Amino acid sequence: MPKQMSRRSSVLKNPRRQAGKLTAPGEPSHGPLTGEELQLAVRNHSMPLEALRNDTTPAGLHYLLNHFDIPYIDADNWHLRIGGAVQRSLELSLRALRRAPSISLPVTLECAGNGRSLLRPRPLSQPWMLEGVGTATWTGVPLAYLLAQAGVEDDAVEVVFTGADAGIQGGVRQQYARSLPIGEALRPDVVLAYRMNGAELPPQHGYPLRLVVPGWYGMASVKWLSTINVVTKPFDGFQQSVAYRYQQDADDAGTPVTWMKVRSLMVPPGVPDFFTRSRVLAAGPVMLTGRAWSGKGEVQRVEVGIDGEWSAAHLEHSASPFAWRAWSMPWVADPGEHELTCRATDASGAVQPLEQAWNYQGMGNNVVQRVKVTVE
Ligand SMILES: Nc1nc2c(c(=O)[nH]1)N[C@H]1C(S)=C(S)[C@@H](COP(=O)(O)O)O[C@H]1N2
Ligand SMILES: [Mo]
Repeated sequence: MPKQMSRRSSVLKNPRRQAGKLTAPGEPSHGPLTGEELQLAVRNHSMPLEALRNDTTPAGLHYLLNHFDIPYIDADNWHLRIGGAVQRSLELSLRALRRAPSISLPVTLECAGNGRSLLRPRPLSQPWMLEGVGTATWTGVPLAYLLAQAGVEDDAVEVVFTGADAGIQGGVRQQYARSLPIGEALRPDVVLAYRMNGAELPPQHGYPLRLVVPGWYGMASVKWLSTINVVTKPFDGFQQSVAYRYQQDADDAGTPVTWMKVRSLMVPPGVPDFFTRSRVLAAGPVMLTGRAWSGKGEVQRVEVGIDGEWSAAHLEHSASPFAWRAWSMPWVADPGEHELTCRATDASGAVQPLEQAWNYQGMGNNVVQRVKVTVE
């Protein structure tokens, strides 16, 4: 990939960066949380695990991940441009988009870096624990409908989505941009959303228009869309060829991050201790509940582990093929210290690991959640 190599070497020429540090602001760390991580964490919040009780995550509880600043967009003067390898370029106002045929789809989104901060050493970036996830109902125009109106040329290979937000990452000045293979872009359930949970898209979630790619990790769902460009060569922008890759070290080209891996989470039972957030609950019967999802193939089984002993949980149906499934399992809590865990298996047979294999950017983590509880 010569183009990607040239991008890498131009990054290396940046005098403010040391060789080999292309993606993270530093080497993965065994040290304490840094000020930079705290700064990212307060800008990008997670979904409190108790919100797993909701089928649909209220917008204010849905996780948030913004690389740069939230752009200020005057929707009255905003247009979406669709161009590149198409027969007719389109320029659409928000009004025009709202008049087009629409669909509403509940979709579970998870950040590809979810779970990153549980890794040792810890990749330095947004320091997610386990809660970088949420499920919203997205309403908007199917992307395939607009691409059909534009008329995609036969030699198109990818579609590039560019957001209005800009900044510098890995020493590279950029607007946030990602591509999808043409086959994915033409899926009937890929949506250009202007509503979230029935209300106008909030500024932090991409107002006035965002892409939602069901099944893929969140980075594919480009917010604050400004252009959609059909291309005849694979896109090599920073968020495609450098960030969001499974790699072993900074110089490993790695493989692209795409679909969400199977994962389950539990609502921590009982009440938290304010500072440590360790859980305390009364002895007796308690219903353990949570959610499970996978980008590729429906979740088929969730098991709950009580002190290492696994049994099958009851599974509810999901609201859509790309929304999480609720699970529950009754437990009679006996006094003492316990460790509760949950793990899901999807239709492909993939099951969550007990120990996570490490990668340089901390991508695609789906390690089993462990909840320590004290039963009184
Ligand atoms: N334009 C733009 N789109 C973006 C991002 C961004 O920083 N800029 N972040 C991406 C990432 S990494 C994730 S996980 C999701 C998060 O979507 P949410 O904040 O609505 O939960 O948005 C994606 N879309
Ligand atoms: Mo993300």
